[in-house]
Order: sequence, then structure tokens, then C-alpha cells
Amino acid sequence: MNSNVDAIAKELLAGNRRALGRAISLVENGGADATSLVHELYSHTGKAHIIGVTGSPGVGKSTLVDALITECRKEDLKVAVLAVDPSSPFTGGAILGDRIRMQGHTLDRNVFIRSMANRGHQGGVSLATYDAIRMLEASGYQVIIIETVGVGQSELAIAQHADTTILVLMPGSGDDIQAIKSGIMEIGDIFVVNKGDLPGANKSASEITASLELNHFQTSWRPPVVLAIAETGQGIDQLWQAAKEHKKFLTDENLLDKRRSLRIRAELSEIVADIARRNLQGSMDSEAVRKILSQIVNREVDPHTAAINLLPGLLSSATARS
Ligand SMILES: Nc1nc2c(ncn2[C@@H]2O[C@H](COP(=O)(O)OP(=O)(O)O)[C@@H](O)[C@H]2O)c(=O)[nH]1
Ligand SMILES: [Mg+2]
Repeated sequence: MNSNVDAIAKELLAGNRRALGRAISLVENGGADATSLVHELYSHTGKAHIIGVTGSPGVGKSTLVDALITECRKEDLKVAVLAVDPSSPFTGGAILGDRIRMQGHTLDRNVFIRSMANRGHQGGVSLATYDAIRMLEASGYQVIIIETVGVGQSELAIAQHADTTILVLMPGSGDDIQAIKSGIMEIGDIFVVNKGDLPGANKSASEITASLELNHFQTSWRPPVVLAIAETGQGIDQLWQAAKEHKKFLTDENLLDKRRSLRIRAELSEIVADIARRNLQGSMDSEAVRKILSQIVNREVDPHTAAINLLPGLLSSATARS
């Protein structure tokens, strides 16, 4: 083990924030250091309540997360926020705004806020998020909130890193109708109609409730619909109660491990695919592959057979993501 990584791991376990920040950067960048860090700390992970907050831009997710932090702090829980933008290689305006909206907690040593953006390859931010969560858990954070920007496929995939997913909507945006139509309702364990101070909020909430009644659920959990005004904190205590009840439900029904094993299954296949993809990129210019390419061009071997022949080499020369 690299002694630098070793030192970071030790300090992180002791709750050092700088070490935590460096550890998250390392797992974001990937590579051998990231792999050893996760290896070292894995036995200290798995204890936090992971809450995903998702919804269209502007519905008030960051404002809501800020209010949720306040609720957690009332119970003296250590809370961390990862603001994840899976689509953008830049930590753009949206995330900058997020940080401003969570500034009330910047001096609190038991609150850690961090934004993560896509550093390039597909699946990258998703894989890095799994590991960033682990760094936070090892550092003693009891509640980890993941805010994702937007509601596309990749955002939903990240929402599924969570034990409890909160879907945030607002009145009058047509968002609710679209959510109902597009099937993203299925990922919500709790629904929030935020901006309850705007006209139409009650109507939106009852429309969502009505459409949920038509849903088929896989468990006996019935997603509550919470009306909130994130800006004033109204309804946030109710939301926090609902989140805790959901966690308790998962635990009592033995569903927490089931959820987590589904997640690990997704992560594992992503890691394997990532290794293969990386090795493939690394070997495409090799002498051996050049030879195979010319064989394919000369009709000596077909592409399918060549691919099958290449595969064992790609998987056996496994290297860590970088
Ligand atoms: N009227 C009203 N505005 C809100 C409320 N919550 C948030 N906002 C505003 O909505 C805008 C977007 O909020 P933000 O938290 O950045 O949304 P996000 O993009 O979903 O993270 C900001 O101008 C907030 O001040 C609310 O409860 N009522
Ligand atoms: Mg935001």
C-alpha cells in the first residue's frame, strides 16, 4: 500500500475533513490509489442512511436539502451532501447555486458538502459516487444526501444509489404530469410537492396521490406525498420523519440488504464493464490487435470470432480504473 494513501485512510477514519476531501478527489480520479483506498476502508462502510434527492432543475432540491440538513443537526447527526451532475463535465452554474443555497451550514464541522461532476468516461460519475459515499461513511457521516441535477436516465441511476429516494416536484410546471407519464414515479419512495406557497400546490399534491393509488407497488410501502415550502422550512420535519420511517420499514422488512445487493450488483457489472472497456482502449493500438484488424479486413477472420478471441485477454489483464 502506498504510504500516502495509508495516511489519508488513517486520518479520514479519525474524522479529518481535509483527508476526506482528498480521499473523495482520489476516488473521483480513479486509478490504483482509489482502489487501495476503497480496499482499506471498505470494512468501515455501509452504516449511513443514504438519501437521494432528485427532480427537475429549479424545483428547489438544494433549498430542501439545506432544510433537511437542519433537521438532521437537530438530532446531532453528522450529515454529508454530494451534489452530483452526471451529464456535465463541468461543475457549472447549477452546482454553484447549490453551494450558495447550503451556505448556512458551512461553519458546522458536522456537515460536509461536496459537488461531483462527470470527469469523462461513461459511468464514471456513477462509479465515483459509490466510492465517495464509502469515504463519507468511513469518516463517520450518518446521513448522506445525494442531490442529482435533473431527471434523465443517468440521474435516475444515481438516485438508485440511495436507500431512500425523494422525488421533488413543484406546482404548475407540468412536471407532475410528466413524472406520472414517464414512469419516474416508480423510483420515488417519498414525494415532495415543493413551493407549497405557489398556487396549485394542493392540486398537484392530490393529483400525485391519486396517480400513486393506481400504481402497483412491489412492497407494502406506500410513498407519502409531502407538501413543503423549502424556503421557510415548512413541511421539512414531516419529510424527515417520512425518510426515517422509510429506512425503518426497509430494515424491519429485511429489504435494506436486498436493495443494497441490487445496487452492488449494478456496481459490480459497471466495474467489470469499465475494466474491459479500459483494457480494450489500451490494447486497440497493440501489435496483436493490428494484426487481427488486418485479418478481418482481409476476410481471414470475421469480427465476431475476433471479438470472442480478444475477450479473455481484456478481462484477465484486469487493471484498476484510472
Ligand atoms: N416560492 C418558493 N421558491 C422556492 C422554494 N424553495 C426553493 N425556491 C426557489 O427556487 C429556486 C431554485 O431552488 P434550488 O434549490 O436551487 O432548486 P434546484 O435546482 O432543484 O436545486 C431558488 O430561487 C429558490 O429560492 C419554495 O418553497 N417556494
Ligand atoms: Mg440544486
